[in-house]
Amino acid sequence: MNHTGYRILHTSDWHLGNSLHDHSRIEEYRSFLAELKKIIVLNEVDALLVSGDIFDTGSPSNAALELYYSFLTSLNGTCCKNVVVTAGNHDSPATLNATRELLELLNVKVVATPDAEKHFVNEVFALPSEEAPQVIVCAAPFLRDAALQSSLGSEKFETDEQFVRAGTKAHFEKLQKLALELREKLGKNLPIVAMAHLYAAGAAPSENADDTEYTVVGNLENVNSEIFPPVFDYVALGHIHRSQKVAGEDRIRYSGSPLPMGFDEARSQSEVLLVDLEEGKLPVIRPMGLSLPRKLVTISGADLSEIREKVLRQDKETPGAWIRVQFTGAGTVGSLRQNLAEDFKKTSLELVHAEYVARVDNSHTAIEEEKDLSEFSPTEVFTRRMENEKDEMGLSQNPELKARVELAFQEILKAVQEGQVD
Ligand SMILES: [Mn+2]
Repeated sequence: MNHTGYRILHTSDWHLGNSLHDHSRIEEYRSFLAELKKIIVLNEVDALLVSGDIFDTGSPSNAALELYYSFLTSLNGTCCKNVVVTAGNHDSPATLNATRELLELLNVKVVATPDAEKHFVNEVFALPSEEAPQVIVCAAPFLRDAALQSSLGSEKFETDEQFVRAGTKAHFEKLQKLALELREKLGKNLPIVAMAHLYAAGAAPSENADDTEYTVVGNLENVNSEIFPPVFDYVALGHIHRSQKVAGEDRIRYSGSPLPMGFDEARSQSEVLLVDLEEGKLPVIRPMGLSLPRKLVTISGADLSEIREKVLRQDKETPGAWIRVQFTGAGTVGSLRQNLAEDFKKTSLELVHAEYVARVDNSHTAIEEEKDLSEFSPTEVFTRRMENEKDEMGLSQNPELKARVELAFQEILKAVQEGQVD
């Protein structure tokens, strides 16, 4: 596909190394990266931008590292002359920085740490090069407290929320200034692209009310999309896993994650965004659909026979799918996994997770003791406990506070599950 101007491909939130209940997803990632390369080559993409959360954890497995390096190496010699990778909240800046200079030799620019001492100049540069510039990129990684503080100077704030908002705003004001200075210096009216890994107000975490695991976490610290004034021709965001525009603005976008990061994020399609940038023109944005290598399906039922029936039906609809079973009935049947093992053997489906899902009313309390705690998800345990104590905690009359407590729990849970606190 021929084009004038400069063509970028925006993606984010790969979470390489992610696994689901101890089931490795390496094969899915292999398939995604092969498809991504195909899209890049077929569409003659000039530069690939990855807006954070390259890896699922701060210490990725060797298999995850190998995927990353072999993919970047495979772009060498293709139309895609430049790659920009920023660190997300899941990434360890040290891990990404360890090979930064080596990757620079492949024209892969890694921005993992805001360099306050050098006034953040490491985040602003021209692509493909200053000698033949076509676009200016402001590549901000996920801004941790230190980076926010150094953007702000000595100013103090009453709440974390205010601190994050003000710090992020100040940071992007600095990047904007640097970009304008660079544009002036290069003597062309170059388009400016921002990369960021954050929650922007006006973004919907999910269309699915059950999506809590990855998508809502951190919502307490969302920043106003006004921090991206129109001087930024395009804003390539990461952090929210569902592809979407922000605050109705075409030019401010989340590409979403290529793979759903759990059953709550199951979807029929993912995408990456092709963006054509040209001096003096509005960006032309085209979503490119990604096929999902493997379906994630939740099967729920109030008793085992209902679940068994649905498993057989699902096998015909989505052969090879990974299944989460949710038992919604009253009472208990012991280990769901053991009960259903034979049924799954007869199918091409894989039982990845089985859990009891309690109803929200209080009638389940009597049977609770009979159940094995391990069959409840941590969120489930927390929700029940909160339901029991909501009056004492003053949450009954204050739904906003209740939502905040739930969000805080999800953040802590995520940090614990990842074995890292960020
Ligand atoms: Mn993410």
